[in-house]
Amino acid sequence: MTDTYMYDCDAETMPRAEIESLQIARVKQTLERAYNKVPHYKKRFDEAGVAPEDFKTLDDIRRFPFTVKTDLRDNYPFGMFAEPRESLVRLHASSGTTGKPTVVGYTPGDIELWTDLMARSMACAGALPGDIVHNAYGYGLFTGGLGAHYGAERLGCSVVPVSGGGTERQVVLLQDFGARVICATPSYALNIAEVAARQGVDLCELPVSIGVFGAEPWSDAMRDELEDKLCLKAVDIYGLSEILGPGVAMECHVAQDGLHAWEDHFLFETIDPETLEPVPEGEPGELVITTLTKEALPMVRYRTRDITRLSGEPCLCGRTHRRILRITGRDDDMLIIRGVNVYPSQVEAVLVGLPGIAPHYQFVVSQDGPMTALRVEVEAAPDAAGDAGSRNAKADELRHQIKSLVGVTCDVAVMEVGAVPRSEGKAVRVRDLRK
Ligand code: DLL
Repeated sequence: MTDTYMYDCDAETMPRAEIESLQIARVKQTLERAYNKVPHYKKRFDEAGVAPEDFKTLDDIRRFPFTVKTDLRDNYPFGMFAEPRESLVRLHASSGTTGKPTVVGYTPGDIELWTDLMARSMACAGALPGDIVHNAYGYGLFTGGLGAHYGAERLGCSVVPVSGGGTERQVVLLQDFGARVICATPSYALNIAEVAARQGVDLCELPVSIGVFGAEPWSDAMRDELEDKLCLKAVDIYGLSEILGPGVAMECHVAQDGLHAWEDHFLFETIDPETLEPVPEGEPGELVITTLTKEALPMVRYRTRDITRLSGEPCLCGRTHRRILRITGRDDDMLIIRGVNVYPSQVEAVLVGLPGIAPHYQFVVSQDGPMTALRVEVEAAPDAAGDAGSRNAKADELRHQIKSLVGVTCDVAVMEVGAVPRSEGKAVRVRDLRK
């Protein structure tokens, strides 16, 4: 995958009207492909009394049924594919912690598309041909490693395919090879920074200057923390395997203010997850995505469960694709604590950067009679560990801050340094003792 990426400025700065007419033509193709080639879609469209020819304007998409993760599980492993399995060159799968994994497949054309969109995303992050890219996303069934790898190669970068783990060695490689770009989950990047500090390596003296961070929710407070600890510009990358993998939306390094959603290849909607009705632009809702150019696995109105807002405000960088603003979390990660909805990332925004507190945390959820109880476990900063008494005082302070800023009543424990598990990929933010 080393063909050079041709920076396609026209595609990224297309006037709104052109984006929409391209989307109309491409949604039609996706609906036809899905209806004619995937029995699941034919059945669902027939049940809903709609056919591809009913789609004439973008609003008509609302007449078509949603697709959900269980549709992929119910058709495990290859039942949702629109192309014969023999014509696929790659299969990825989710880890499947609950039940069967979900399997996604790619034709050679899909790999080309993914590679181009990841090259576009890396360029949007500020990576340049000739850069060394330290790729600490996990390689394997997870799409992060190979997705970033192919895209960075296509942009003309030298990729270090280090994957996740072996953190001491990651620090040595960053030092010896001098990568300018690092790709990792934000929680793993923080782990690398912590290990570097322990090894006496000052990351600010290294060339690393761009962090392409995603695959899990993170807050602006965490951005500040990462930019400070790794001395780089941190940008957000979004994607999901059911739709493509990483490279569905990318924050530009110019504005660092939300992720350009690549609208020439996907149609984005936001809906109220309860009523399933569309929410107005700018309001929080569940992101729903229709693929426009995928061959093996066309997705019609896929409910991502990710909560975000769409923004059509012009961006400083000149790209015209609308942005999705920070993903607060998945609606299945949302907890209801004494009637208040809360996502881990909201609490993260309060505790990261607080003096005396390290940016490592976990939610512990348990049943307290009829109520769900939340305990937030955090760590004292290494230079402020103190004794149990001072940690308890800090915990009280934090409990009040969370109550006043997030509105949730919880217990807080400030633990010793190293007590919260460190991540090497996607951080486990919730430990649910009820399960
Ligand atoms: O996480 C793909 C990816 C790899 C994205 C590397 C970015 C970087 P999945 O394993 O299928 O794919 O998980 C997708 O992760 O529905 C979100 O809940 C979450 N997620 C991904 N990116 C972000 C982000 C990859 N930037 C699921 N912010 C998605 C918040 C994210 N959550």
